[in-house]
Amino acid sequence: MSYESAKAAYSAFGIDTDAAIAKLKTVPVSLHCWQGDDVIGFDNDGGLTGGIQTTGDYPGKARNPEELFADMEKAMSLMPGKKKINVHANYAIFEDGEFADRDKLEPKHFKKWVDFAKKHNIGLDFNPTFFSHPNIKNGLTLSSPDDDVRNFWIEHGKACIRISEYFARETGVTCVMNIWTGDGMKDIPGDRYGLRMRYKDSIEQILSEPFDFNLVKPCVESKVFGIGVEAFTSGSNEFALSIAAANDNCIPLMDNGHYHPTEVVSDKIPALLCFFPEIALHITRPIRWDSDHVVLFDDETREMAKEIVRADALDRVYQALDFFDASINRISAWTVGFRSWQKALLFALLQPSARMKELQDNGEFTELMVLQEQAKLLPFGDIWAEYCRQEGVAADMSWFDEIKKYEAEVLSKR
Ligand code: RNT
Ligand code: ZN
Repeated sequence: MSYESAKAAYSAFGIDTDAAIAKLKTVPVSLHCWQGDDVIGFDNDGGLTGGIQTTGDYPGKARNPEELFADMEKAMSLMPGKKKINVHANYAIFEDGEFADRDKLEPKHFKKWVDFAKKHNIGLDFNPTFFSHPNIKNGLTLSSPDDDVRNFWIEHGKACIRISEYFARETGVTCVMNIWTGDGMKDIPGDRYGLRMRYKDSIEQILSEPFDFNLVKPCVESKVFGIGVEAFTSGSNEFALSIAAANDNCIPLMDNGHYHPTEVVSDKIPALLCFFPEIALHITRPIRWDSDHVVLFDDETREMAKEIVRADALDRVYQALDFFDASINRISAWTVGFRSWQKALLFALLQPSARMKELQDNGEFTELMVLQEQAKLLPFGDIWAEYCRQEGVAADMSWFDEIKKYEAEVLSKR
């Protein structure tokens, strides 16, 4: 089917495909730098710690900033849509043997990221890194009972607020700054309340660093458990939601890999949008214990996108990808994940949402079911192909030829 006949098929359902494509082009999605090197970064050689783990040893991972930038550029050239780049603090770039510990990081250590963003005319998001560092004591950072440890990490958080504001001022794009720690306990705690009270105090101290909330959006991300912290996490769902509710310079971040298996973030999105002017998402794919597989165009991914679109909240939900697979070509992982979320957004924009709402409100549940099933068979692939054509990328899997070529010419030489 051509675009024109597909467009007519959608039009029969009252759906404007041109408008959907035009809308999608305005929605920024943040691409995480950490898929490129298995979350290692440039400021440590101790490997990944903190309750998260990559598995796999696919060859050719980026070993330095130049390789990471080149790999990201290759991936971005294969994706349609508006992008931001999500940087973690452990990706500081030090020049000439200089080094600054996490509590002493400055904007200058991220100038190359700003240059990279400006080159591509995109915004930057940022994350303090509370893992992969020797100053984590008994698995704790911001909720540690050791004041030296806790203060070190508070200073890190404050430094990251300053760096986030620098990102926003340099790029002209609001910077989302996400606080996630792996703080928790392997086994039954003796004092949950103390851990959470210290965590609360630490985050509030970080938020007391002066900043412009129009430029920097601090978030707190919750988690249910991590590797080695199976019994308890300081930043639980209730904790993260409450701290965002109690502080008007902080917003909640939901990672859809961070809940009990039958809970879905698609249902949580419209709940939080009733109360928070803005929310943030980490879009990922959980499998059993792992929260970080490559995003696919699957049911729950589509459902999340639908809920954002139906709430007319594309400009109230900061969307970032978060996965890290070391067992497959990393550039392909980025590309598949980003393209999957683009598909989900486009699919959501192409639903007969107004009619579905009408049917639901009128109690016409039989027809609602029939319509929802029919909408699944509309010629989505042709609209996707047109969107990709307009964005100058392949709609089919021919983009993978580029990956194979890059692997042969660049990655295999590393
Ligand atoms: C970990 C969290 C967190 C990290 C990144 C690297 O479970 O999802 O967002 O993935 O900070
Ligand atoms: Zn996350």
